[in-house]
Amino acid sequence: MRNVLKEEMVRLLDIPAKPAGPVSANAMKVILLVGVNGSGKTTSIAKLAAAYKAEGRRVLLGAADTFRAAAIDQLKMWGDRVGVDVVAHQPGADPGAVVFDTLEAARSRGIDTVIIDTAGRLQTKHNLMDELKKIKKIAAKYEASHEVLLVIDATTGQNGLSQARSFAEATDVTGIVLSKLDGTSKGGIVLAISDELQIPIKYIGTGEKMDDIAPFDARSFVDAVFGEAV
Ligand SMILES: Nc1nc2c(ncn2[C@@H]2O[C@H](COP(=O)(O)OP(=O)(O)OP(=O)(O)O)[C@@H](O)[C@H]2O)c(=O)[nH]1
Ligand SMILES: [Mg+2]
Repeated sequence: MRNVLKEEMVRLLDIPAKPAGPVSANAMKVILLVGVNGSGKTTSIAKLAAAYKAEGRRVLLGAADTFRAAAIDQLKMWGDRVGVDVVAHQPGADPGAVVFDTLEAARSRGIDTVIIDTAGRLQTKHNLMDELKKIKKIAAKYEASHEVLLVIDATTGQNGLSQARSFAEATDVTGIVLSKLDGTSKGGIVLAISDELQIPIKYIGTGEKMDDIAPFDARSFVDAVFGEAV
């Protein structure tokens, strides 16, 4: 019984990646991180930046969370640690303008990977969700392989499904980052999200440090849900 159930869960989680559109193989990669407050967006950006940099890619970060001064400083601090540049404006600036400047800078500097931070927002706040649409529209003007990663905290219960529904409706979410899997939570809500919304889980966050990230693996995830992780 247990094995049948596990196979079914692995099957549920096996969702094909969304096509990046008709872009050439060497097109710039633009990744937008979205999610509710404190889910782990900025930390995940640092982790992704470090991983891409290690692959030899040229990475640039955009501080489009202009809502709090501390958010800009936090991204800059990670940029320093990882060794990648950050494009930032003043606190309170238009996030769309930051995205525009980041992508212009990327184009002129020959950057191949742009990762953009956004302010945490409750999925129930429609004006903030509309702001995401605007950001996405600006980014979409650039020929690139566009990804929107929704960060979901593994400790989130049923609300995670509501988050995924709303963000997927506001913007074209191409993948999920399941953060904080190093805690006691097993992140079972992603089964419901995968089943209903057909969004693949791309990465897991396993700590607060730069290298605490791994590609999502359905089988080891399911083993962990059953308490069988090695
Ligand atoms: N244990 C653990 N902590 C994490 C992980 N990812 C992020 N955190 C912590 O969670 C807290 C919030 O992370 P941030 O990256 O600032 O979250 P955010 O989504 O950018 O937050 P806002 O910008 O305020 O919306 C920080 O204390 C991080 O260190 C993870 O995978 N594991
Ligand atoms: Mg943040």
